[in-house]
Amino acid sequence: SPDIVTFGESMALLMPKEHMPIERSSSLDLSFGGAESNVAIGLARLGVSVGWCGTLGADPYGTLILKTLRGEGVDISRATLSSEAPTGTMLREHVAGKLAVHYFRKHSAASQMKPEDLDEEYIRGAQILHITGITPALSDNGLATIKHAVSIAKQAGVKISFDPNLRLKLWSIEEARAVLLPIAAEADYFLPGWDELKLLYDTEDYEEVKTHLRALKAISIIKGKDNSTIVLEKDTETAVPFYKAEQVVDTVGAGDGFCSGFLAGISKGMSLVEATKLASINGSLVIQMRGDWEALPDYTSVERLLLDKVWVER
Ligand code: KDG
Repeated sequence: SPDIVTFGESMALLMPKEHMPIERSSSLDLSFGGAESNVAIGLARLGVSVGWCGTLGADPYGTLILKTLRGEGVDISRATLSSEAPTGTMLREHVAGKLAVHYFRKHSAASQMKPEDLDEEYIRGAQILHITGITPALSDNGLATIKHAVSIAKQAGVKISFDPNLRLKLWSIEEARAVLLPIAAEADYFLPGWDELKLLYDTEDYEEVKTHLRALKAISIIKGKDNSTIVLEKDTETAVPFYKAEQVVDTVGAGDGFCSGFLAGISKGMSLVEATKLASINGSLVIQMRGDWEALPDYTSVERLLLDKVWVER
């Protein structure tokens, strides 16, 4: 098995060339997204062995996604194409200066992924299983599949990395809390954003949030708290300042770029703080170009930046 295994929904992504509303666009660029496949691409580019084992539709979008993942060096030997349902699609546009996302993913092939679709041996053989809170939001099958993956990983001593990726277009905050907090309790690495934590724990009080997080067994990596990332363990709290982005073009995918950098660091044996710095560089690079994963760096470029230490001071 690859060192890191992940799965989730990947979708075709259609967006206008410029920051335009779709109504005014005569053509759309085609790419794809999906939090977990974004993370997988990020890891592969950083030289980490990674497998993505989701389900897509047996259609041109599905094959585009699989071929690209394969080309990036992600192991897709356990990924499947279903002829029962299509690959999901998402549209992204800018309306009145704001990013808007439209999902066409109800009843997609990925939302029908079932616990039996997981290759248990494949997960057992990994070092880390990376999952997100999007999959359980998709369907009852998605939730059951995540629960199954978590139990396989736990039994085999595979570490669980969990990004809640709260998507309130998919479910309510109450539904999300009831499912995501118990998953966080099973995780070894919990990678939420500060904005998500405020919603998940229903408070703006950082001390209160920290009390909740310290009750988890996980090490929490809090993205986006006062221009830093906080590495929170039982007795320590370290703020790692953001790595400076030269320009911000498209912030979607920042969290996934961050997660892939962090997991790559852990997989390469770095300390939590070093892995968080790598995460921060990765996140800052991916937002400087359009698309969720296109601008993710290879390890040589990141290593150079890691050593340069161009960090924004708080
Ligand atoms: O993190 C980026 C993802 O949100 C995007 O690629 C699409 O996975 C996606 C989702 O469900 O929103």
